[in-house]
Amino acid sequence: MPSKLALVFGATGQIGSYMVDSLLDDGFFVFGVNRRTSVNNTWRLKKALANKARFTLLNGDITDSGSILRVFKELSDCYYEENGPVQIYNFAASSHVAVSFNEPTSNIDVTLKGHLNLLEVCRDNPYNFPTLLFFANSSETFGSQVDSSGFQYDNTLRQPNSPYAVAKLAAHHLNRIYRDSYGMQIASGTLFNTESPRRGETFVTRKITKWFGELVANRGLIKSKLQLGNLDACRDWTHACDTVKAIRLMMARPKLEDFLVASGQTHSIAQLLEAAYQTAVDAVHIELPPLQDCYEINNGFLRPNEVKYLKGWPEKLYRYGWKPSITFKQLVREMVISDIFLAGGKDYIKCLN
Ligand code: GDR
Repeated sequence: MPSKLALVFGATGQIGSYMVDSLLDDGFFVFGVNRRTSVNNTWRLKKALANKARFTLLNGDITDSGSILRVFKELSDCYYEENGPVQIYNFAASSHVAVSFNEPTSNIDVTLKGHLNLLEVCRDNPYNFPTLLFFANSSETFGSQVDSSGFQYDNTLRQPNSPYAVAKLAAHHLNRIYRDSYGMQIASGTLFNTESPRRGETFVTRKITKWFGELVANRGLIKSKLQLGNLDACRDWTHACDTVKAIRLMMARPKLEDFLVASGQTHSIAQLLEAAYQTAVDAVHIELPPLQDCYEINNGFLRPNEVKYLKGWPEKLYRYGWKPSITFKQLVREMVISDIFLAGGKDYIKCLN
């Protein structure tokens, strides 16, 4: 059977890179799209870049339709009808919720207008290959809305609290409109928080695990305290590998539809902090300072309009047999251990089992 083709926008990011790895493992020919920057940001694609036969990294920018068309042209040069529909994944976004309050226009340009550009190019694709399109929507679109049962469901009202979430929600609605109006195959997956050792360092999980990694490497001596914002907010965290499995499952359905990707559990930032600390204490044979000495609240990390509580019920995924394979505790442990290694503290680890 001829290989399938996939195109991944945002391939250098956390979820994009795991998606590239998963598609390559499954025999796909994969084109990743990377916005040209002055710094090299391809460290997450190390394994993929070694696969020169089946992975190509192209320069492109979703905010520029001409650039998307050039990417489509490159892909069409390798396309044969026997390849079937090209799977297109859009993970390209300005993904910092807090930053979107200070840079709302650029956030909306990338997240909303960028996705609209992609929808338009898919709709009038001059190269005619059929497409299946995935959009990474966000649980932030729910804002403060929670069902009385304590979950967010597919049909829970979405009432965004940030410019970022407004952009995501508008793009989510555009997907429905393009699906209904033009019969396009589009899936909008509402992703709750997705984490892994490849997570960017300013998101709260990685910020915390990186700090404990450095604390261990520094033999338990605090250089400067971990600065955090709201510890009461609750989030529903899934490992990026499980998120990618869920998206692949939904993209293999005969008809694409919207869905949620969530673990069905929630933890506060305070619980995350405690779990990361306890993991570090249990993993190493040096003494660490008490947790209360490690961090302080810095009002600069508070948000103008916080989403307080997220816990999703991924009904459709459960129906199709998906459930997360990595627990919250395992996720935190993997991230802490990875960050201890990265910081140079591996000699202090007791044992890895
Ligand atoms: P979030 O992720 O905004 O949920 O969006 P983030 O990790 O930034 O924040 C999670 C929660 O932690 C609280 N918090 C802090 N957050 C950061 N970044 N830094 C801090 O010091 C800190 N202290 C407390 C936040 O207030 C918040 O409540 C992520 C992103 O990946 C989005 O792109 C994605 O759409 C959603 O998850 C689902």
